[in-house]
Amino acid sequence: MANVHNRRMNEPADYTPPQVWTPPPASGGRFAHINRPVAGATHERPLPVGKHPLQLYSLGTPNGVKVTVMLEELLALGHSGAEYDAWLVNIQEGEQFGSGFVGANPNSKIPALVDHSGGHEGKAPVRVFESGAILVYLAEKFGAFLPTEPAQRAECLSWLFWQMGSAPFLGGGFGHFYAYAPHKIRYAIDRYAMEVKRQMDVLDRRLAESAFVAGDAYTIADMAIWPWYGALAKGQLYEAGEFLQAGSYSHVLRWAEMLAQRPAVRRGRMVNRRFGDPASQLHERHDASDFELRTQDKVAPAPDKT
Ligand SMILES: N[C@@H](CCC(=O)N[C@@H](CS)C(=O)NCC(=O)O)C(=O)O
Repeated sequence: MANVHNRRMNEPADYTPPQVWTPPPASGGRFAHINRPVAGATHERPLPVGKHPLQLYSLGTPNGVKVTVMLEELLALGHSGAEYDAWLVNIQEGEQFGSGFVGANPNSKIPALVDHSGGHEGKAPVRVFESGAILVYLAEKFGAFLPTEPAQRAECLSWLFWQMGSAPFLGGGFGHFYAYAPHKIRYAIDRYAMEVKRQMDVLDRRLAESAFVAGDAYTIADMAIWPWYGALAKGQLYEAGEFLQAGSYSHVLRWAEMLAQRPAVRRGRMVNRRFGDPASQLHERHDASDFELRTQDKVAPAPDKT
């Protein structure tokens, strides 16, 4: 077998992978300071628990937004049992490695949900991690946004799992090397740009056939895919709209704009958001009135410049 490491164009040029990998002292990438080669908690920190049955520990990234959109959609449908407290987890500060969070998600990534609704019957809280699992859990708990007819259910779950399998190529692959890596590596950017454009074409062809991803009905598949691929089509991800010609996927764009108009989607994307217009940032959500009363422009108004 050819020696796989016998390359002439390594990066850096004098690099050959050693027999045994060891962590680099500092790679300089945007997330380098929170990356670790081991799992588990780094410090004791219990999770706060609010007044509602559902406790969400998250951040307004695409993976977090999937769940807050779902919760807001459930509430809009009249499911009062979907009332929730959304707590902010600052992943740049390593809060995902606190003991309480690791208890809710041993994988130390937002979002994590803890359902206390069985407490009055003496049932232990239920923890759910992985955004796709949280969407399915909520859909089944409330009987909404996941079709029960077997063929439609299969279509919905297929697209949901498509998102879960595909997005790491978009975020961890393309986004990382295009936007976050400390220097640009053409090989990596070409590889992931190729795959992300292929994925966008998959979605575009599907959305040429049907109004929503899984067919005629709005489902958890749309909620999972929209924060990633909808944002990309609208040029809101990694400042890569022009580079990937993301707006040329016209069916994705049509669908992304349609979803963006939904009041529950507009609310959901504000929750745990820590960037953009202060009026669009609701760092924590504990009550429906928080959207009116507790956005960042209201709780921390910009200093008066006069
Ligand atoms: N497959 C997971 C991915 C979650 C994920 O990657 N979360 C990121 C933020 S979007 C995170 O918490 N990163 C912190 C870390 O890697 O330490 C899901 O969909 O829930």
